[in-house]
Amino acid sequence: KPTRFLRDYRAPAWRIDDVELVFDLDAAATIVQARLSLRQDDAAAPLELDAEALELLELRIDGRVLGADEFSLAADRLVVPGARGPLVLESRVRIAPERNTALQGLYLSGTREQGFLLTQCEAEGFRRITPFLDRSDVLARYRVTLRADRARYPVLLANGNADGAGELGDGRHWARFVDPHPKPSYLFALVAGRLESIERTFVTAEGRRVRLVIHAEADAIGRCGWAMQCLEQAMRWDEERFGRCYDLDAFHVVATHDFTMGAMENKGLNIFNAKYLLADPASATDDDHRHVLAVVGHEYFHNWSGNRVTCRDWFQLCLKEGLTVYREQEFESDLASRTLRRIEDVRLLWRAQFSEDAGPLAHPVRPDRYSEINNFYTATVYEKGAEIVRMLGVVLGRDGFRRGLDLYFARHDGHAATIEDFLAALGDANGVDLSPWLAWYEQAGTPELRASGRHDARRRCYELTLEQHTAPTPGQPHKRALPIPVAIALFDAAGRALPLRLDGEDADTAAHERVLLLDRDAATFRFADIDEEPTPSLLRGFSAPVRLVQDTPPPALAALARHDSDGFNRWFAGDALVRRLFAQALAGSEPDAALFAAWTACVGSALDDPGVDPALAAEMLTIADATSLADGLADIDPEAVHQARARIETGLAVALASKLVRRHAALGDLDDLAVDPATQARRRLRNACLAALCRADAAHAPLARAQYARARNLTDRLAALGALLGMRDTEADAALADFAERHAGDALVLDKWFSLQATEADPRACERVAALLVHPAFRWSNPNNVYALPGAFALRNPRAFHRVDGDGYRLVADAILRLDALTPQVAARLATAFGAWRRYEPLRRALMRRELERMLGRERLSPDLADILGRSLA
Ligand code: DPP
Ligand code: ZN
Repeated sequence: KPTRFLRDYRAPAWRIDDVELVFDLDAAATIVQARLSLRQDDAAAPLELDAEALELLELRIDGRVLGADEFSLAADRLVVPGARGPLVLESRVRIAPERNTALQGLYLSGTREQGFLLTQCEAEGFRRITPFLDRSDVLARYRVTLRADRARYPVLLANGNADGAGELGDGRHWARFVDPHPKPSYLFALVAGRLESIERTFVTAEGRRVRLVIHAEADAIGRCGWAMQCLEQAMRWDEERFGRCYDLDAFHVVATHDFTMGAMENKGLNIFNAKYLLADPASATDDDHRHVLAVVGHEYFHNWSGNRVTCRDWFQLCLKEGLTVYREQEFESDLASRTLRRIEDVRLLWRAQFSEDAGPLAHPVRPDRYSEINNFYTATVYEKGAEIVRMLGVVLGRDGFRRGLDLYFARHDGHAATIEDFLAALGDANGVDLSPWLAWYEQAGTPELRASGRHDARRRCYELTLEQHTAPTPGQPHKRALPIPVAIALFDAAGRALPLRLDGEDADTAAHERVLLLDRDAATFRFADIDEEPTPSLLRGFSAPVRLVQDTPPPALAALARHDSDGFNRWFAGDALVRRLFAQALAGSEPDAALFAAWTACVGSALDDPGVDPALAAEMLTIADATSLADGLADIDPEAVHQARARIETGLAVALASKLVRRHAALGDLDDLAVDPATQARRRLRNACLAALCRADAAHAPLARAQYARARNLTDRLAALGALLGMRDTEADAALADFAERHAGDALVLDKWFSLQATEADPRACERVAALLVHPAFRWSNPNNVYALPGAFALRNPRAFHRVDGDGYRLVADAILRLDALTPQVAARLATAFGAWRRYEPLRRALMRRELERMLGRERLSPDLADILGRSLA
């Protein structure tokens, strides 16, 4: 595919005001009739429509059938050179949903006999349904009629409000939908098939009565109650926190097992990967329950941040995604644990985004070029995009941010907007110029923030010097300074937060926490009236997505890990200690005993203190993963990283064994089927204790065996199974077999069983994965299966994937090539596992490169995979 550039953006030459679609649905052959009212804004521009994988049956303009010499249809384009607007274009095409394994456009979920039809149009799937101006700045009103066999497709759904339904006489029926809100084609959706549903009524703050309907196949409908509860909470929360109400008579949600992404925010008809919708304690873990809450919220919130205000072009993808991920984070933080969500987001940022930023696939949050947009649904666009919005929230304050967002929605409602529009609205509402923040969107790479402090006893002040530096990334050799908000507190020896008054400020303005803005390469901030050497707590709440390098001495970090009033920063200080220990272990030396003791004492005190949020204690027990620990390293030897990490992790467990036993026992009494945040937090800690004990000493195996046998919820059963597997207990294989039998036929639970084995940090996981690829429950055509098995192995098992004999690389490259012929988007995602190849030691580097070149040498690669491979090797 040719490269597209942001700078080449042109407003559409033609526009579509109204769309009328009629579908005659059938899994083998569906006929789509479209009637488009087109306007011509540029008299010189020929009419060119996007069209892919369509069999064109007829084309008319203003009622007249066009002859074959009046248009041309190439692989991805339908051109009508002589057309002059305004005009009405009618087309009739045939498509084959059941042969559509790319899962873009109209496709079949499940089997031909039992499955149902559905669509996925973001980013460029609509052109596989009908010829169209398939770009996000063409907003049209849709009227959609679905016709199908009633027995085979009893439920018919499309975007908008229902506008009639009836029989056709030949066993077929029809249903019509009108969506009053103009929308881009990527938000189009339809669903047809045998689905069950649950339903509630929601009354919005504006008094609109809305039917909330969740649809799923018969065996799954009993697991939709949690999602319904989450949906109601999300709708209420968006009204209360951001003043956003729902705007149609019905809101439909559909679950499918065959989906390339997490979920999709189609207007009024969200479609979900079942993994983010179905949840009950027997078949979903506590984490799954929280993910359902977050993703249901995320897709619902898109109704404003994405649908009512959409993106001008795909370069602006972060406009809707960064903002919506941020809104989702705030939603979960308000409803469950703010500290836990923040820790998890930062862990994800480190593992997925920092590593992306450090390799050949690095790109700005708003890319300035792409050849395949599907490859830009990345951690950078989503997670770093959300971090930028979070920083703006920190700088503007809660009320200022709300004012800004209100103005953004008011100004751009019903339109397609840009990042510049977003910054202008937030700035104008607050009387500030936010244009310097554009640099965060334009510049790739993770900034390094160096902080060094100095106490001056004579002048009773504390000087904090902050410096920033961003290393070059592909195509961006020189980096600018970014505005970096650094939230800070200073603690005295007794752990009290000191009033923070910068030199020259009034005494009565002093707050105990404040945000410094570093907007140049370096700056020194001088705090007055500081009598003793303070302990600085920096980047509180992770106030900016940077790599913090601080000279804070270990005892001060240990003090923060015990007493910081910000839960996130307690964990963050513990992590800083872990990283110092890890660096020593990796260098081959014995970790410093005093440092090690200081760290284990901090974790131990969190474990003993009933006043500490158990979720935070659990996180302090769980050290950073190998990928995050290797952040910033060159010539990585994954085996050495694993050994160094394991040494620290096991050392912690051994040092705390008696405390772990005590706390594990004390937490024993939980309601097994409750999923409220407090119970989840205690269960999390109990399972973190179990995992640590099993690492410390095989003598604790009976605890895990007993838990496995007794477990009444999936969280506990999986945790016990993981512990048994991790310690290679004699009963691990029996437990694995029991688990598979117990959950046979339950695809989502078996995916966890696949993942657990694929991510076991043991080189032999490679053989295990190879064997599981032929397991009857594994299907190459199902993205969830792929992500659970070869995907989990490639992306979350660095020790086995990077096996020094290259077998891990070969296994994954073979899988990618096989997948590319089926579901190119999934193949491309797996291929990112090879992206960081230049950061590994020479032997692995050569092996990875060989696999990249082998894949690139294959004929007929999809544009998706070719793009990832090409950029990786560039
Ligand atoms: N737009 C989807 C989302 O919610 C992704 N397909 O992120
Ligand atoms: Zn989204």
